[in-house]
Amino acid sequence: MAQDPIADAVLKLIREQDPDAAGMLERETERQQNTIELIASENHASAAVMHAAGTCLTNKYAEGYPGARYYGGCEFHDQVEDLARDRAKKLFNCRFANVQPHSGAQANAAVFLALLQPGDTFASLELSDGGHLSHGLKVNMSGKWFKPVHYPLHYDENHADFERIDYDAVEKVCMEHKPKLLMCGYSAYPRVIDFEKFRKIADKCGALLHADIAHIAGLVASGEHPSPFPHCDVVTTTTHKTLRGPRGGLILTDNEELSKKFDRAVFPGTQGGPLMHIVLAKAVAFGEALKPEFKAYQKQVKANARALAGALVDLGFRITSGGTENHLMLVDLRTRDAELTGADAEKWLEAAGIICNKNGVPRDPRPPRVTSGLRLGSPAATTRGFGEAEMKTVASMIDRVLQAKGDEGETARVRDEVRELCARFPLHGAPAHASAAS
Ligand code: DSN
Repeated sequence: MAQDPIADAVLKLIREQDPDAAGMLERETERQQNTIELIASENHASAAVMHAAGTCLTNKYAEGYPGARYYGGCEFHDQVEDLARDRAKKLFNCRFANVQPHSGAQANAAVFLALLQPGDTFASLELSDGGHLSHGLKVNMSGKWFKPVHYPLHYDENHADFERIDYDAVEKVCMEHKPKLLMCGYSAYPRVIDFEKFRKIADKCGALLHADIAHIAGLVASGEHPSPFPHCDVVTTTTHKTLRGPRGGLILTDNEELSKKFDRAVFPGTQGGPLMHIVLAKAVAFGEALKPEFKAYQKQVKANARALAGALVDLGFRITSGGTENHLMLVDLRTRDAELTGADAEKWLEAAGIICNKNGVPRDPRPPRVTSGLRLGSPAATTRGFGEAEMKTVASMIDRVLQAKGDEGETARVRDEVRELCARFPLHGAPAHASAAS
């Protein structure tokens, strides 16, 4: 397998000092090596990114921004943050970047703090149709302190845009409620987003336009999805999904005035000291994303998603909106088996070594902890080297597990095949012991 002497040394070091923690790290490393990761929001960061995140930059307080810190000793932290910001701007072709948000939700919280007052109205997709909890869930700060109004997908089965964004409905909702902020960008939407259309609606109703591209950032950065720039006033993202960096967030804009507001909203508005080890890892990841290989990777991510969706359709599954144009798909399990729930499917697949998450389908009658669907994504499997042929094999494994409905014999047979497949595509950055053969 792809051995990583640094990961080996780290594990040895931790084991000597703390066998309990080392055992957990070892077992998680083995789990990642020996299972197929289909969670659409996850990926396998490179060894360089992972090791950059495990460096002495974690020791430093660096509140503030380059050249204007509240602590001494920040010379190299300024350089690191400037490097990350410059690469982010180049990658997304925009003028300003804040690389300090600890996550996508933190980035969104800072945008809300910068642009809205408590009680202000904003518009976002119905959360049960694929939105994110930071886009107005009642128990989230966004839904508790602000007033979300939601636009739906097309629900008419006979419409060509069935289960896609209904831009007429977006306009109707926006003209009726006049939100201060219009959000686009989603957690479970398999189609291309038309940022230009959103811009026109935002202009018509007088809203600022915010794209949360957490899921599609890698596709955007490589030109495999249209860019939100120049259409959006602000763009937020995570850095660890298709972008394949460390766990974290990012705020981007072309507007200088807004950029100052976002900087203040991140620090001191919503965060204290930045995680400078993560900022270093972001810089390394953005450097990787600027290379031509990253574009080839994103093309394969899309091709693999299409291959998986196509093979599942051939096996009798319904994919919402009829397919995928990005890295993910939503499988409606009811058309295969009316009794089958997302919760059961997730559990049975995990037992077979195929990791994914239950997910509501548009207008799902079942509650979020049960659901009628599965969300599947290709970024992580593509990183480990799977191509379309392997994705077709994975589709057939999924089919067998779901047909077997938890039968132990068939689940074990698929589990063995998953291990064999994973052994052929070793993960980088893993300690040498974490192979299927061990
Ligand atoms: N939890 C992420 C996802 O799975 O899409 C969003 O934050």
